[in-house]
Amino acid sequence: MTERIVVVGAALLDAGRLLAARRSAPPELAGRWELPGGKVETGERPEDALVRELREELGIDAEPVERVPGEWPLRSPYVLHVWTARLRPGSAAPRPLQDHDDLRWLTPDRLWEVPWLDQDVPAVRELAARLGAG
Ligand code: 9L3
Ligand code: MG
Repeated sequence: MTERIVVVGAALLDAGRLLAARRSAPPELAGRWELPGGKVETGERPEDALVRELREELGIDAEPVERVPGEWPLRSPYVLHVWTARLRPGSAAPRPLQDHDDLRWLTPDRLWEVPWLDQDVPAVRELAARLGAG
């Protein structure tokens, strides 16, 4: 029995739009869209991991807002937790610095216009419901 490792994904919201990021790596995930984020390191708080990952991947200064209830399975031993987040005042705009090659701000009516990673679909469905586009 392997220990479970939490991956935090950000529902970064700005003016009612959700940021989607297209993965460029690894090859089996490239071209599909995700909630940006990554693995929580040993001893790290999930909110801190979220801020760190968004700084590394997108060059932004983000503020976690709240955990979206739920936990979604990824490839074992990973599970996905989602936090809503926003840009702190003065943050740069997000740009794909690592692991992504495109970004899109999606209005709630357009959430399904990008091919999400299969593993992110249940979380995006939950977000759609919360954004009133369920
Ligand atoms: N993953 C899935 N959906 C997401 C994120 C951020 C990550 N929204 C998966 C992809 C990888 C693993 O979790 O298999 C670790 O993510 P990363 O550290 O490569 O971003
Ligand atoms: Mg990542």
